[in-house]
Amino acid sequence: MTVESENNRYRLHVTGYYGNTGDAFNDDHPEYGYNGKSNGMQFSTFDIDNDEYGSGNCAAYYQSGWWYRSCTMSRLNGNPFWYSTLIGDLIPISASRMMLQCGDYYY
Ligand SMILES: [Ca+2]
Repeated sequence: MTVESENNRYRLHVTGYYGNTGDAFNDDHPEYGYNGKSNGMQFSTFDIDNDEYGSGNCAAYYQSGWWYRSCTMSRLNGNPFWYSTLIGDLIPISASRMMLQCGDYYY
């Protein structure tokens, strides 16, 4: 997983998934009627809309920053009244922590 610089609005790149939970960063899930793939997206916040959802700001709608497309299937945080998921199914989680380590990758 790499995240580009602030100049590129923290665009996300995720590769190398393995496991049995489903790859919510790369799967589109058209059965839900939208493209939620976060891979390749820039980071959005409640006041900076970098998603591809033309009718609004996903970060404002879900009350959390994330790499939204239109909108997402891999939202880690959000309004506690909403379910959060990293696996393609709606599973409630009570807390989360995301940690990034600076590397030698520059875009
Ligand atoms: Ca939008």
